[in-house]
Amino acid sequence: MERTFAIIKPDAVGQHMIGQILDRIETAGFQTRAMRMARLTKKEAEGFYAVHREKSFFGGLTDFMSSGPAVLMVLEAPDAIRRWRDLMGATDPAKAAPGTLRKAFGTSIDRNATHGSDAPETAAYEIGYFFSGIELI
Ligand code: IDP
Ligand code: MG
Repeated sequence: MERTFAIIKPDAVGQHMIGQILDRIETAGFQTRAMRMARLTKKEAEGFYAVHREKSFFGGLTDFMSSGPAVLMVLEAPDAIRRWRDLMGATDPAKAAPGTLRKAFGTSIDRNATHGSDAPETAAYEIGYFFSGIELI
C-alpha cells in the first residue's frame, strides 16, 4: 500500500465539484485516510509549494491556492502516487486525456482542479505538512 497527498483546489470547490471528485476517487478504489477543508494562508501555500519558489508562476499559484477553501486529503491504494496522477491527468487541462479529472473539472493550467504528489519523498513531505500521524485513520 502507498499513500499520496491530494487537494481539491479552490476553483473546483468554488464550482461545487467536491462531490463529483470524491465520487471519482472512491470509484477508482482509493481509501481516504484523512480529509479536511481549509483555506490556506498565503504563507502556508508558499511553504507547500516551496519547490516552485523560483518559478514565474509562484506568486499567482500561491495567490490562487489561498483564494478560497480547499479539500486536503491523504489517499491510499497500491501505487497510489502514480494512480492518482493518472486519474488527475496532465497539469494543463487542455492537454489532459479524456476521462481525467483535470480534463473534466479544470479550466486552465493555473486553475486545474486538483493536486497530487509526484514522488514518495514529496508525498511524505506534503502529508506531514498538513496532517499529524494521529489524524491518519
Ligand atoms: P502538477 O500539479 O501537475 O504536479 P507542477 O509542475 O508541480 O504540476 O506545478 C504545480 C502547479 O503550478 C500546477 O498544478 C499548476 O496549477 C501550476 N503551474 C504549473 N505550471 C504552470 C505554468 O506554466 N503557468 C501557471 N501555472 C502553472
Ligand atoms: Mg507537482
